[in-house]
Amino acid sequence: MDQKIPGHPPSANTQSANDTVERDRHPGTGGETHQLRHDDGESLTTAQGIPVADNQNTLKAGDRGPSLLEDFHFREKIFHFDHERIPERVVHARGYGAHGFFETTEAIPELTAAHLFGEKGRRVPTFVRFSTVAGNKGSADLARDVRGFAVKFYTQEGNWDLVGNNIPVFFIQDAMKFPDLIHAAKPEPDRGFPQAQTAHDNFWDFISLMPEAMHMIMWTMSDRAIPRSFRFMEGFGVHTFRFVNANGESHFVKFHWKPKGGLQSVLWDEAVKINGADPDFHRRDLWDAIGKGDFPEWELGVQVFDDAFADSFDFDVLDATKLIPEEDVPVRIVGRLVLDRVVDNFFAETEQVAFCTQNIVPGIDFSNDPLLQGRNFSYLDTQTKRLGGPNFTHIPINAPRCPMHHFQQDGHMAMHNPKGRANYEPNGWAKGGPRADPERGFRSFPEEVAGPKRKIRAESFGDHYSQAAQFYRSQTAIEQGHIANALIFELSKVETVAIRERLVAHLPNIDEGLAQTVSDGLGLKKVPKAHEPARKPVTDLAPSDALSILKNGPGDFAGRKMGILVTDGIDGKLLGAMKDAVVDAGGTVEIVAPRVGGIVTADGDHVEADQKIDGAPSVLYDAVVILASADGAAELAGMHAARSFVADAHAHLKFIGVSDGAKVLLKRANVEADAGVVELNANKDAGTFVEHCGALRFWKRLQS
Ligand code: HDE
Repeated sequence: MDQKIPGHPPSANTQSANDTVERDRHPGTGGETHQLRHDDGESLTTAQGIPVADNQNTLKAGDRGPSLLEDFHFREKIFHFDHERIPERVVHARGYGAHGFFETTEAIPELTAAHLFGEKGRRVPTFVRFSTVAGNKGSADLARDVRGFAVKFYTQEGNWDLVGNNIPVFFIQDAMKFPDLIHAAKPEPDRGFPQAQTAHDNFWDFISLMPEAMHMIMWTMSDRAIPRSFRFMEGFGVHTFRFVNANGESHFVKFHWKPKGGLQSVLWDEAVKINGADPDFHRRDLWDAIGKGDFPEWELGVQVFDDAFADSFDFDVLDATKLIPEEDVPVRIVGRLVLDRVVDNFFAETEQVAFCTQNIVPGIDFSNDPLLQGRNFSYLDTQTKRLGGPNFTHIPINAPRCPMHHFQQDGHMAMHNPKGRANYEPNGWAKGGPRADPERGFRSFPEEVAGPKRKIRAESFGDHYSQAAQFYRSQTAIEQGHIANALIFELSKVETVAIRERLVAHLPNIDEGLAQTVSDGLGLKKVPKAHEPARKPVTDLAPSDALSILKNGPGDFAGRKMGILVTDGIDGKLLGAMKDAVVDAGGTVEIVAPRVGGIVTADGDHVEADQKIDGAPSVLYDAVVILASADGAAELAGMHAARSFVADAHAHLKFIGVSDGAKVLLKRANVEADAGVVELNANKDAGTFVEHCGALRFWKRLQS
């Protein structure tokens, strides 16, 4: 290939090095940050901009001689490569981000002076990162775990970070215990495993000694911890915050994200298998959905309450192991979040984004929740460690999109230092720089505080079982079964019998039936004697439908994926009708075939495949269809992957659409037809089948 650098002949094995390096200002940073863009037709350069003649060989003394230290291009390239990694987040290391916007749908100036909520239709850009907590950066997406749901709002009054989770409560009440919790959840320090799992002794040893975790444990053992997609999960700010209006009046507030597509989770057996088949299942799902214009959307809801409610509520609103049922304080929808743009570069955006709970804007304030107060120290500290210095706010993804004026300067990688002489305040210079603004500036709500200085946990934080029981009672029987199974699974991985028993001894305080089922499932001789509660539980809390996934599921197939297994010789029109029906319902289709090159229909038309059967087990789909000719079905019946495709779809209670010819495969896979297995005889059956799939799973199969 030709090299464009005059006077330098191309070397024999040199490929094209004609990358364009286009430098442009990153919008919104106001700084001097540059991005590299590669097009065709420009010379490769070093990081110093020096054109490179040969990108294949090091500089040598003689054709077969030693390499020379003088080769600055080689040294720069290797040096930079050696420094590519930054420390992964100590928690929430594995995550995936996307850009979007937030729009206020109901103005609430009577509650908050925050500019973004001041007027209906006001929009601000956002960046959202979803994550798991315990696993490292390379762990699988479907770990049983809490999901992070962190939102950065780039408002005109600065960045507001709402760093929440997909579960509205937390394991612990005081930030002092966070390092212990995380040490216990992460791989055990001597052996370095298990990765991304709480199913091990250290975790359950710690939890069994922490009654305050029991409410959260009910949530993490529920299907909330194995969501089908980031798009189908709720988000919560968890803590109680404050809204403060322009008159300085304050209300307490809890934040909720409600997915437009409803709630959906996978089954545990699916989760385990998805992790093998596609460890990137969640990030791929988000990337694909945004890529094809099916933009994920959530409503922002607020639960607003005053001191009188807080005083009368059964629990302390500063206790992050408690929620406020929506039946007690309704969720008022005030905005929507739409994710409409994937990242250009994973590292620059998703990896370098630095969320900080202390990033709040005028009109929003903290409460005294001791977990939140601790977080406000931790996040700034962790970003400094992770991103290497105090100037991480200069990185485009973290930079505010509004003007900044301050006297902070220097430090590693400083991108925007002030011009002029004044770098302190007060100063007497003519162009003396910015001054504090009593009108616009952030002011803390002047809450009265009093009392002795002590290391203490308030008495009002003492009831650890009531809301755990309320959560359990709010679930459908199917969901209760999943919680019991999850506890049995996790505790069966615990090797120390005493830890199993110590944990189970909490369960009678939540639900006698649950305690019995888990004891039986573990093979304990009898239910262990219940731990004495620190404070007598409230027993008459009403169940809350909002806490169940199944009661808040979607009614249609929108945003979901159908896997269609096909063979040569099928009815191409039926395939076309099925694809149309799925797309009309807002879903997507993937064609799975014995060979990735595709198939030929009975009419001789070639159909491309998206997947070869071995790489596309049915766990990757919300529902499946099998269209097979007699010969095709016979071939599939001889393939283990095809038999598992059907058997798993059936075991996972999926709706299965089958053409007449495909029945041989069902038989070989030992799958009995039931009302969830729908025959596809004519094109019109496609629409009916997709309607069935709106229910997501054929739960009745459980009873057969
Ligand atoms: Fe975090 N948490 N956390 N956390 N957290 C971090 O900050 C911490 C807690 C949450 O996508 C760290 O940037 C303490 C609750 C999310 O980048 C760190 C305590 C909730 C993310 C940290 C908590 C969260 C983090 C690690 C107990 C839900 C990922 C890397 C007081 C409301 C954000 C980082 C992203 C990340 C500390 C508890 C959510 C170490 C000390 C409760 C979504 O600062």
